[in-house]
Amino acid sequence: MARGRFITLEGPEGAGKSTHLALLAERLRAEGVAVRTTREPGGTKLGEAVRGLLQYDAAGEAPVPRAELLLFLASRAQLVQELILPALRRGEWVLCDRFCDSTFAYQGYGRGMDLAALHALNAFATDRLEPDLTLLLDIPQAESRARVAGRDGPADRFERERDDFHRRLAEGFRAMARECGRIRRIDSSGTPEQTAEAVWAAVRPFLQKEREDA
Ligand code: T5A
Repeated sequence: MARGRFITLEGPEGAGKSTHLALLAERLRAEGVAVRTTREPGGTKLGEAVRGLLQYDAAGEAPVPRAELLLFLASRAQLVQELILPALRRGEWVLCDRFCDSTFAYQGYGRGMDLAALHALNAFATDRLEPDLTLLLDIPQAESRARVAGRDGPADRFERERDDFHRRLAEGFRAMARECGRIRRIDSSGTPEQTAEAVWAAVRPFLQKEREDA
């Protein structure tokens, strides 16, 4: 059986990753593709526990930047080994809400950590697994802030970061999209329907090619 495909959705907060991950999964299933969805940090029992430590200081204190990085990578290592690789080997497609590019954007461009070191640590955590396709959902910073402010519940630790942190990480995502062929940048500032069509326009040729190659 052919290995499944691994697609990640990335972008700043409120860009619509969760919304479009669910819509894309529905559309792929309608095409007869077996799809597994998951998210980062999280997706496993260990990962979900780590999510609380990272977003809401569940340990009673905020992680220092290096601890923050290693917690994201611990969650990722668990997710890759426990869920993503077994699903891909079964021939399923895996859609993941954030993955390695969030580390490069938030901890690299946002916090200023060395990108080469992040790439090496990430490769260790994932055993060099990379997405086949990454959809970068992009919205202006003001729109991201407005969508986050409009949500119920308390802001998490990243949402409370200053504007210049969010500006750096958004620019980082765009730089990665320019440099890396697997990343497709998609304007997510229109209606959800417009974004869903743009997402499908990026994935449909990918699906067709996979079928031709099969
Ligand atoms: N992080 C994560 C790191 O720092 N390093 C890492 O390595 C990793 C993996 C995780 C946080 O951790 C950080 C990044 C994050 O700050 P999270 O909850 O996964 O947190 O991330 P958020 O981006 O905060 O997730 P959200 O669920 O809040 O954002 P989404 O998924 O992008 O947006 P969504 O779909 O939930 O909501 C979008 C809203 O906008 C409206 C919708 O109605 C909805 O209310 N909307 C549109 N939605 C989609 N498309 C359009 N065109 C829309 N127009 C309006």
